[in-house]
Amino acid sequence: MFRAWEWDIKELLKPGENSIEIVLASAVKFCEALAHKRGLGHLLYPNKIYAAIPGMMRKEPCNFGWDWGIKAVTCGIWRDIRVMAFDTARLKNITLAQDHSARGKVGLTIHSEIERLRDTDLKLRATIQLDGQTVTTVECAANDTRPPLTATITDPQLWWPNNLGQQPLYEITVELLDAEGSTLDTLHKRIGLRTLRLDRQPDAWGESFRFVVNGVPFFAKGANWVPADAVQSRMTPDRYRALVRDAAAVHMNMLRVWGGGLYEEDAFYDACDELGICVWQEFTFGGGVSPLDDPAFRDSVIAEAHGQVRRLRHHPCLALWCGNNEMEMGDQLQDQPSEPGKMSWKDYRELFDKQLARIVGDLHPGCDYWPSSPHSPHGDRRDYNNPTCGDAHLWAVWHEGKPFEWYRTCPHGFNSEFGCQSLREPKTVHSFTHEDDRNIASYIMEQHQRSHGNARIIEYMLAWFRMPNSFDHTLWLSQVLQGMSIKYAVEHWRRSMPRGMGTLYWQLNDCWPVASWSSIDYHGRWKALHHMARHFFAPLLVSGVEDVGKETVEVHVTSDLLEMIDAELRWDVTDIEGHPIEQGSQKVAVGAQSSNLIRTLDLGHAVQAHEKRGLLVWLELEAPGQPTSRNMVFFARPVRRPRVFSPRPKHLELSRSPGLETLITPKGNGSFDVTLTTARPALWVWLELKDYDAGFSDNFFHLRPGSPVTVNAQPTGQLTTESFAEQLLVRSLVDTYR
Ligand code: BMA
Repeated sequence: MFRAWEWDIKELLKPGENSIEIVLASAVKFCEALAHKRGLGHLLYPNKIYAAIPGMMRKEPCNFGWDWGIKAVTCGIWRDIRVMAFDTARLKNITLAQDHSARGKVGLTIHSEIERLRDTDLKLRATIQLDGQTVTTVECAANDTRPPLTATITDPQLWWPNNLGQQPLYEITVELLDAEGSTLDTLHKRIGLRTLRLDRQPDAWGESFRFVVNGVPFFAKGANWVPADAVQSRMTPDRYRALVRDAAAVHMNMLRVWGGGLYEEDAFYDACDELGICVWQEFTFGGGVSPLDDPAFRDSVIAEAHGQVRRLRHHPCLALWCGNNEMEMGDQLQDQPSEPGKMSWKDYRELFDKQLARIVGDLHPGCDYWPSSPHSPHGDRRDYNNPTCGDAHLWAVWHEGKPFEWYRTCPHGFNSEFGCQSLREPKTVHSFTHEDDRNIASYIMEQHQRSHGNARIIEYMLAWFRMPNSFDHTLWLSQVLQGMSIKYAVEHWRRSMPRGMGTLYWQLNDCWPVASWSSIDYHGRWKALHHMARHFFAPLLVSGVEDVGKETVEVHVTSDLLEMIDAELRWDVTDIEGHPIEQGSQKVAVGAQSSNLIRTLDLGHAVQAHEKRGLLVWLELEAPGQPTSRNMVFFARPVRRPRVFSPRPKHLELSRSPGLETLITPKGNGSFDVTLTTARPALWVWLELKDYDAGFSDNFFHLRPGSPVTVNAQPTGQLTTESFAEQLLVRSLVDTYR
């Protein structure tokens, strides 16, 4: 599935019409036979064959089913077929190497791979353009002895990840010319001028794991990318662009193309190039077992790796090549494999430490390679999720049922997987259910759940919230729960910068309308998590850490900005009705790429005057040219072991009728501004249109008296102001249980 196959068919062609016949065998039957042959038959569960199968062949692993993936094994040709003809010579590929060592210019070396059918004088010409203007043109004779083409780009416009700068893209056209100067072949590549490395240095906590772009370390903020449709051939460039645009819209700067999926379509990487989304690209091993001891299998992987690295290496978004997903997690690797389903470390190291590393080193100069995710580079590799080095997949929340507070016990530097599931919003669930299916324990709803079950979502939900009063509100509340969980984790790790330098939550997207860890559902609808990501990933972040035992709130300010900025910090402590108890403000000089504890609010006296269940601490950080960062910390009656657990919203006696008001202003472009005010605090306020999807500039936010919030709503259909008003639903947390 992952190789471009090419055959010389000249001898087979005949004048007139020719036909190509392709015979496709069943992948399932092939893998089952191989699994039985390798003694893995016991792992062929009837409905979840993914345990033993996906690694058996070079096909999209999650296509066989996953803990969020439907088992719908596709078959067929999924990329272009074409007959190519050439006589004298052709330009097969070009390798581009950038030299940023000199100030104010970038050297470009263009190695051209020419296949020639006869020995004639050839020439190469490279034209480099930016925004349609030719920056430089270079030529050279194209014979094996001559050095490669080199070009110097003066006043280079550097490529930067999202929010760190712009994404200028240079067009490179390389022509192969014959002695008379007529063009035999042409190759186009669009590149970005930048250096982008994985930097691992000894540091105060062990060894760093951070990405450095143009010499600047940056905090990687993003998520894991899985195939966006269970039937890959249904994907379109527009769907790719919409998903990547949605990632960039919430300040993401990295997506991990997870190893259990596939090497994505060009349209995906093009969108990442244009929007500054760095790509952590995995070779397609999703974990589990592969026949690494089979030379034919290994050779196939090597050929695939050559082809994919050559196909993708020119994209400026490519930040890292990674050998596989989670093959070093668990015990499937052994020194002397004792039973079927185990692989030998020897075979593993040969492929993942040597062969793939060498291919990346040879074919993709300037890009780093990481053998596996997660990987601990200094232990015996069984100490994965090592908090002092490497990257980590932290799954005690969700998979082990640990409370969200467990995240605050994790000092890991780069978290490439962590997550909490949610259910899809009513519009999506209604699209695949009948009325009597709409119970989260119904057969249909459970068929759309491939992990530990919807019960685990309810279990987490009731730890934080009251039992919702309807099926639809259960769906919505599961999204608030998920958003809170990831916000809790990401804010913790952003506060730990520079020890913490990356959070990629599991997962961005879905391949079908399933209960999953995604923040955007299969139909492209943003879940609460995606809206909250716009705030917890924003360059400037104010966040609070409550200590119910000490009755304090620490106020932290984190900045990913590349320059210092003067900001104004405000805090307001109110009771549950929103009546002010105390407030204050101070100027804060926020250092570039910094995270600091600014002050600790002592709430002791406020707690005395108001039972702990009733305190709300509202935080705001304003700075010129930056979206205001808002946050809220609440105190509620401590649950058991107050030192471990945060206060719970379910114990807040929020007003059942907060007095939410909306003022609608048409903007003339089909969108409407909705200004919301409230008489009493309303938590997790969300807007929805009954029958239309809409883009909202904000959603699932806290609202308090005297601080209106204006949201721009962009419905998918043309609505009059009256019909928009009639369509608009505004609810908040209390509506889910009132
Ligand atoms: C990790 C990922 C995926 C899985 C996710 C949720 O294992 O690598 O394999 O879908 O957790 O369980």
